[in-house]
Amino acid sequence: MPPRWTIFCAMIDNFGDIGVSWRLARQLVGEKGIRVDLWVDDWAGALQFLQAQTPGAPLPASAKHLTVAGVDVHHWPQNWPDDDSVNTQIAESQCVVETFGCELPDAVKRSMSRRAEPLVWINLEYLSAEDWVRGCHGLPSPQNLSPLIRKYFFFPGFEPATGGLLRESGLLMQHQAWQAHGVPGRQQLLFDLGLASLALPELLVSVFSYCSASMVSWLEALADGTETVLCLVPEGKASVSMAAYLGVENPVVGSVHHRGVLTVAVIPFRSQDDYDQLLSLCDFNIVRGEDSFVRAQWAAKPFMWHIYPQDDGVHVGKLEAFAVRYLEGLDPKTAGAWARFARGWNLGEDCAEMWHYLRPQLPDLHQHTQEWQKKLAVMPDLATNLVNFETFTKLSVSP
Ligand code: TRH
Repeated sequence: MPPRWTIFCAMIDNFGDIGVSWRLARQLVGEKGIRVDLWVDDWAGALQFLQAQTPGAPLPASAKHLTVAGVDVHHWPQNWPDDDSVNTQIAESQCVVETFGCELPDAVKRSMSRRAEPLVWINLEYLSAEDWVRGCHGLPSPQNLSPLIRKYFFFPGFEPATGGLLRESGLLMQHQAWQAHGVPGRQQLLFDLGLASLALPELLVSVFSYCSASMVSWLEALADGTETVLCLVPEGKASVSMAAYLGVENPVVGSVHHRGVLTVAVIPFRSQDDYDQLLSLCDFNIVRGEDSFVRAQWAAKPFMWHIYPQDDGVHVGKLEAFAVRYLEGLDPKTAGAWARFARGWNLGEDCAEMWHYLRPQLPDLHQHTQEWQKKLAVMPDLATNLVNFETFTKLSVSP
């Protein structure tokens, strides 16, 4: 029997939580031979996300359990049943992963406490480049269910002393292949997006950001520039943020808007793999949150990170911590231009002038991001680290 893992995912907002959980589950199944049960609380949201991952195969809206890409996806109901075979089945997993600190149902914990075999329980945390992550990764998270159950913090990160980053085994070769196609590859992308009538621009950009007060100043700078720019904007917060500038209430998928030398095309939310291809083929990507931010780094194209905003402002410190690592070794002029643009955007400032400083540095930034990607790729990926962590930890727990 293949080992069985259970992953719990609470969808707070957007598709970040399910995006990471799904990516991990898919890799554990596809590359590690592990049988994975993924429990998701927002079932409608999960179905919407999963449908985007499998566009050719309509998912039954009424099902509460689906098998997609070999992953068993289940609805995590608000009122979790107290005592049934499901709890026993979960408790029999070799490893239980709670993503982003979501709290496991009490009935599951009770069943886990009755286990006679060791079980590793992982709290898969948020990604941060801050120094403290090194010291907290892998620390036990004491609980008193049973001496056979060990709970640990597992932190993704940019250094070997952390849990690393999610990266599928063929990903970097796939990026090379996409990028080797050059102009025909980009033409095919526009064709696939239903935008074949558009000419290839001098600068191809993707925008997957949150709503931003900086958006209009940046779009104006692009529209008034000297080169043709095509912004591909997945439907959602970024397209909504452009609505007033484009003069429409809600820019719909398929709509194309021209302003000066700028063209904005609203594209559908596609599969994670298709999104990787988009990142690979664009000259500049605005990404956000956690997963798209990591994917932009694997695509190794110039990018800007719209970090998930937090009320207490801690996100600014997280951005600075990443900038320190990422910009190391880069020409100060390019590094300064990137840091000012990223900070300005995240603070909602007027970004027109910052863009004028950043734009000429994109070739330098491109080369630097390729080197950065190679540096990151030397580290084992997060799924591999997690599997090794689970194996070694279990060995240290005696039944
Ligand atoms: O959706 P997000 O804003 O997620 C955020 C972050 O995870 C944040 O840290 C967390 O606190 C919050 O959610 C709850 O951005 P993120 O992380 O980039 O996730 C988006 C997912 O959607 C990612 O897996 C990529 C995927 N995606 C597609 O599958 N298709 C697409 O077309 C696009 C644009 C994205």
